[in-house]
Amino acid sequence: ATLAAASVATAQALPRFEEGALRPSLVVDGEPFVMLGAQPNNSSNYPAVLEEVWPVVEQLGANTLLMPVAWEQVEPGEGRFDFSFVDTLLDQARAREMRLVLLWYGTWKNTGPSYVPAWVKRDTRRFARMRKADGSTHSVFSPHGAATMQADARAFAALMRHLAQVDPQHTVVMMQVENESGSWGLDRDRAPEAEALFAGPIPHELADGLGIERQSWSEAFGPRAAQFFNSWYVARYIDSVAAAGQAELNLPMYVNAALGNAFTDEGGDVGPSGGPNWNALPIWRIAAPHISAFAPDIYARDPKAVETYLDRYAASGPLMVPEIGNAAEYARFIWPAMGRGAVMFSPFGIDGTGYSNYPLGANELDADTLEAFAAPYRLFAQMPREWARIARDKPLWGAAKGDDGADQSRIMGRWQLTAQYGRWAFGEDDWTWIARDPHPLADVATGGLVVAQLADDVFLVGGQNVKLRIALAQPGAGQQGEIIEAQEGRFVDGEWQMRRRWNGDQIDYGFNFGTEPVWLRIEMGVLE
Ligand code: N0T
Repeated sequence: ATLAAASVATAQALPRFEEGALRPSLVVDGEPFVMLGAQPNNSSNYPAVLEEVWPVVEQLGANTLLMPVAWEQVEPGEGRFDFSFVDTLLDQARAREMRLVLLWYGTWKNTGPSYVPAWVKRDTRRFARMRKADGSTHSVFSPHGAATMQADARAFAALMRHLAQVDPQHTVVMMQVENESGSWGLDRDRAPEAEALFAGPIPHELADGLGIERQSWSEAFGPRAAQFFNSWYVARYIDSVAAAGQAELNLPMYVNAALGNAFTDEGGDVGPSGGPNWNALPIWRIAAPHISAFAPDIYARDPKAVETYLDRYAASGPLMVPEIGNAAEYARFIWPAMGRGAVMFSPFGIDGTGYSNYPLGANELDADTLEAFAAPYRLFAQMPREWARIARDKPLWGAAKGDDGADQSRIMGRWQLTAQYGRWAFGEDDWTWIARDPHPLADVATGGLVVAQLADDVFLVGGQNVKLRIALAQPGAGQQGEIIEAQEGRFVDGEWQMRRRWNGDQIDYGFNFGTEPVWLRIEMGVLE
């Protein structure tokens, strides 16, 4: 009785996505929340390893840990479940006031079968793998394998049922269903049943959803037929797994994508066939109504590619980045992500196990590398809920230093905002009367900002290693913009709290954000 009373007392509303004035937000404990994430390396999902995880996660200043839970570890024998790791994780997360996102490593892990239980791996008759055209086996599970889907869904539902019992306070805020699904190296299953489906017409839910005639896959999608065929069936399968879990505990669920080329889907570089690459999202959205978000795993270092991925995924629902390389240069991409309303940003490989996925991420997660991510985390951690509310409702801009280090501009209302990088705080570029060394960060891949337009002439700006200029976009004759005031501070319970005003040197040559990020509330006026 005491136990039951205790869980009732701590029960909280379910986390959920909610539409805002401009973008969706993730609502946790009844309030918008932004996940400052940390994802450890693979195989850190054991009690003995957690002690090598927490210190690094805490040094990063994350508020959310993305932790794998593998099918093999929770269902070592068919129908025999063991959630002891989950229980240990919940206890340790709560003691640190950390929220959790659990990553369900089941049928697809980087497309492969590595995390399924041995009894599933061994039973290749019951749990079908994809077949190549010559009849040989591809190691990836077939999305047409009904028995595999049912077994995966049953295990996932058992996990969610367990969470419903032991986590009334929703320490776990969200679930990732599978990991980087699809298939590398084979575009679709060539087993006889799959061939028959491919020869038939597209499903009418798909035809209706896309607003096209029911026709063959090849007629409908031409060179993308095999990819979209596999996308449909992988998405249907994953949607069934998610639905089985949500019937037990209705947490928001998402899928993550191993990405193809950012700019084009011509030429076949579309990531693993069938996964939620950006070009397959129209298929996925129709096939997987239980999935609330499609999320890019970013391992591109080219800023233009990163921004293109962010734009594509932000256009398809809540934006979240559950993985980004943990090398220092990726840290600046938090700015364009948050500037598109991201509800999650999470570097991958955050633990002290010593493993490194270089060249994707850092070859060594040293203190400077961690600090590159920790600095912007400190800024958002000052007001994660206030920021999430602002990001939901206000016009935003976010930018990171490009490879060329060039200025970047955005028009917001009657103002033109320009971000500049690698500049000394004091003075202008064209000053020739005084000698200056080049700025030490001129050639370093750091710097960026987020801007929220709170009112016509009022901006909230957070930034690091960047100089911001604000001017009238189209000044009338004799008009110029003037800074009414710039306050450093933060929002607390909806109220702005000033720490100090910036005047003089700090703003005489742009608003100069240094290495420690800060929030500025800037009010502009017009001098006529
Ligand atoms: C990521 C991570 C982890 C031929 C890599 C990136 C994580 C998974 N996969 O460390 O394995 O679990 O989601 C895939 C990058 C593919 C590049 C290779 C192309």
